[in-house]
Amino acid sequence: MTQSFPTPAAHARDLLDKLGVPTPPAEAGQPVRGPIDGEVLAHVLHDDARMIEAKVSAACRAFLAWRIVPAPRRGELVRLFGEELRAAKAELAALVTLEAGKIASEAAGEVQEMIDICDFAVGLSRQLHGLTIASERPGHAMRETWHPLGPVAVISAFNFPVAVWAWNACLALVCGDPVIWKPSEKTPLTALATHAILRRALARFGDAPEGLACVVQGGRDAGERLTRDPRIPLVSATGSTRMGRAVAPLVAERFGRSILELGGNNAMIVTPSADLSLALRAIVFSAAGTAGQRCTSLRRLIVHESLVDTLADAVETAFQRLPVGDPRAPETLLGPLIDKAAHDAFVEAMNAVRAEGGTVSGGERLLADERPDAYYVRPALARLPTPAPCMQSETFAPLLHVVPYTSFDTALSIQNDVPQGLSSCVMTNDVREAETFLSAAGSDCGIANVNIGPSGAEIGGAFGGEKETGGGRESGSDSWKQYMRRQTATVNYSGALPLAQGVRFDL
Ligand code: UN1
Repeated sequence: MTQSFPTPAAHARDLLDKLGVPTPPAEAGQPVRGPIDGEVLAHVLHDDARMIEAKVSAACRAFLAWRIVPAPRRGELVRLFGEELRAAKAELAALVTLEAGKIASEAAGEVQEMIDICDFAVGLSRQLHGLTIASERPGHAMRETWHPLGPVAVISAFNFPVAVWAWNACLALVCGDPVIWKPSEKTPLTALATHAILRRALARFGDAPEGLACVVQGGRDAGERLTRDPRIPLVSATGSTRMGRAVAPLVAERFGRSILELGGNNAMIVTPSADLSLALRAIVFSAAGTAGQRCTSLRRLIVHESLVDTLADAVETAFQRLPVGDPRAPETLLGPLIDKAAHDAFVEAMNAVRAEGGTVSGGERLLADERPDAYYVRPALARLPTPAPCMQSETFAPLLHVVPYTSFDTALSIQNDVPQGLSSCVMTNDVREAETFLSAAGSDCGIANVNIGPSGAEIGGAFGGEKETGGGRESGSDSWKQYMRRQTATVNYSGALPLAQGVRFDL
């Protein structure tokens, strides 16, 4: 492993200074450990109940002012934020690498995703279009208007510590909503850095209300407090299906709205007509990239029986050759897992494959002597003769299951036969297979691709999935509508009072 970098702790101190993020002394805060060497990067203060209450109250007050600011002016704040992000891209990306363990190029991609959603939201700020609707009554006009909703809570996960918040926050801000952010306990520093960048945009903007955006640091309790709060009409939460099961009923109980982006168990079908060199690159990036820690990571490979051995051998070789190490090194393609718990889950998932009749290659822990408190691994390929129960659950690690199929219909059934429904793809040059995959009888996922892997979606489309993935949609398309309330208004400009449906009620 290259030794030419400062220790992650020293590197983090330098970046936090450059980004303008003050951190408390060790005795006052909670330690934040980084995955590169498992050492403490810095400390952060957790919010107690009183501090959370103050932040939510401030957001409610900010809403009253922000909702009447014209939407294109609200867009100006997001435009400035995009400018500040461009200026701070390198430092923020480097901090993402230190805190989440992503390789430099993927961390830069994550910040780029924030910049992209800023641009999208700025355009949107002039396009929060409603409808005019033909009224059945003479002298009446009917219309549908979208109004700001209220404070939005964003609960984000460690693996996209800043981009997923940005998808939500940029839309929420142009839609007229304050944003309360509860980042993952594993990645609080990138949240503070993002907020420091946002504060610079707010200062340039000039007259945004106090409390328009805040960060609530803490664990499950802090998240639960926000989830239960009736003053927060929308909770957008990214994380495990287990987390979603806790959040959804609490929000529903108070008739709040939730956007849930939960587990994925994403598959690729490789058919006989596929371009195999394209398929191989797509497989390795989506299965091993980000150390298999994307919601969209490839977990199941369903390959035509005529190709399965050849393709599995090629994937195995590629996995063996992937450079694993410090994610700051330009040659590294695979950084560490986030922590020991992630490694334990990886080992357990490989054991389940073996117990169910499969074989596993790869999966060894690497660099344990040099970095005993960090968890670097060789990606693992699990070959199974037929789909097995171990393929039903998501393990957030680079573990790819491969099974053969005989007919395309069977491949589709295998693809759909899991509780999750986030992302999916088919590698084929056969138009019948491609269109069948995308049809109503094809993939049941929120994302379905042809000739690209399941991960790495652009912000312009709606992002999210069905079944246990939670049903939410974030970022592009018309996802913005969830951050607003819809109002149907009818105006009578006649001198009469005709009733709809021809009802007569003459006094
Ligand atoms: C996630 O893993 O939660 O499509 C989000 C992708 C990224 C976003 C992933 N643009 O892989």
